[in-house]
Amino acid sequence: MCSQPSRVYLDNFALTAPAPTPPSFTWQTVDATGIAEHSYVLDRSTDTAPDAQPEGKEAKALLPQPSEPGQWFFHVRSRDGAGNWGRTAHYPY
Ligand SMILES: [Ca+2]
Repeated sequence: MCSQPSRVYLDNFALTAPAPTPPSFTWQTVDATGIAEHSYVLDRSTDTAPDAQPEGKEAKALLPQPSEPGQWFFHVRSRDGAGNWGRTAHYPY
């Protein structure tokens, strides 16, 4: 009796790399008047100042994956309880 080798036919499949982790940032700020909110942006420039439109009160950002690979920079600044915007911090990503 002759045994037949096993055969498997595959169609419509792809090998892919693991999905990259979306950029996630956390930071800490302190001020005697408290911290009211934060503004941030991720871009290609080294020295962008985020606009005066706050993204929220939480000191964290979970952003979509950048559209292109390479060097990006996260920029963040915070507004204190008296309404003053602080200096911008820049982080390479
Ligand atoms: Ca903003």
